[in-house]
Amino acid sequence: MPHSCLSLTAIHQPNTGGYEVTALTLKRLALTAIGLMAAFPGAAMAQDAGATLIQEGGYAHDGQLGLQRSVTPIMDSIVAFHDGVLMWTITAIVLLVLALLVIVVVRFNAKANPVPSRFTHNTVVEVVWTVVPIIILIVIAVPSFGVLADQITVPDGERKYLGSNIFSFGEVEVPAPEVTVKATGEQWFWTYEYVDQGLFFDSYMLNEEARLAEEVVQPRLLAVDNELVVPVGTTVRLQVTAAPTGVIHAFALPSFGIKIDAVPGRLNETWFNAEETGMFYGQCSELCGKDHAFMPIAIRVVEREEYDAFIAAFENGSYDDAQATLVAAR
Ligand SMILES: [Cu+2]
Repeated sequence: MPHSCLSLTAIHQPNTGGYEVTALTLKRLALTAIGLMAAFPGAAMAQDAGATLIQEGGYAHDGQLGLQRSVTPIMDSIVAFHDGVLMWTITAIVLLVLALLVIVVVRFNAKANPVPSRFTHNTVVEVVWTVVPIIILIVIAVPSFGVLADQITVPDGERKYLGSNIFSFGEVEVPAPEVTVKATGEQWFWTYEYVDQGLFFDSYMLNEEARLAEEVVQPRLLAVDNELVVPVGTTVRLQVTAAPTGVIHAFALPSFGIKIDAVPGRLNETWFNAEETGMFYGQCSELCGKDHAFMPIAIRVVEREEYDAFIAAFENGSYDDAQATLVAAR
C-alpha cells in the first residue's frame, strides 16, 4: 500500500515534477479532444453548404455504426456473418462473463464468504471451459472459411458458393467474369489496367484544392483524379499486385467486401459483382510507407452501355477522353 499512497500524494503536491506535469498534460489533452469533437460537425457542415458531397456511395459516414453498405454478394455474406453469427456470439459471451463476475463479487467477497474453500481442481469445470470455447470457435470458423473461400475463388458460373449457401440459402447466382482488371500498388498511388484491352492508367488522390473545385465533391482523402470504371451487374475478375521495385500494399474496398494483399512479384486474384451503380471508396490497407494514408481506391460502377462507351473512347484516345463520356452521359 505505501507505494500507491505515495503517488497519490505526489499528484496533489505542487512542484513535485513528473506526476503533476502528467496530470496537467492529460487534462489539456482531454480538453483539446472535447474541443475538436465540438468543432468537427461544424466544419463538416460548412463544407457541405458550399458544395454537394456525393451522398450515396460507399464510404464511412458520420455517426455510422456497423459495416459499410454492401453492394456485392460477398459483402452480403460478410454482413450476414457479422450481424447473424458474430454479434450474437459476442453478446452471449459478454453477458455470461458479466454474470459470472457479478456472482463472484456478491457471493464470494470477504463478508459473504469469510472462510473460503481450499480446493484447486474441478475436472468437470475444466473440461467444460475447454470444450465449450472449441465448439464456439468451430461454429464461427465454418461460415468464416466459407466466405473466405468464396472471396478467392473466381466464379465459373456453375460453382455453388459456400457463403451464399450458408447465408442466402443458395439463392445467389454469380455468372462467370466478363471483365478483367488489374490493380498495381505503387509508391504511393494505384495503377489500373483493363487487361482485355491492354489499357492502363494511374490513379492519384486529389489534393484539397482540386477536390473542392469539383462540381460534385467527393469525400476527403478518398477522392481520386482517375477512378476505376466497371459495369454494374457484371462479374469482374480483379488481379492485384505491387510494383516489382516497390513494397507490399493491400487493396481494400469495404462495400465490395474486398481486402487482398498487393505483393511485388505475386499476382493475387479476387472478384466482385457490384449490384448498384455509384462511387465506392477504399484505401490501401497495408502500412506501406510515408504516403500510405494518401493512396485511396475509387471505383465507379456504371451501366453497361456507359462502360462500353467509356472503353471505346479510352481505346481511341486517353483516359481523359473516356472520363468525358461519363460526364456527358450524366
Ligand atoms: Cu500502400
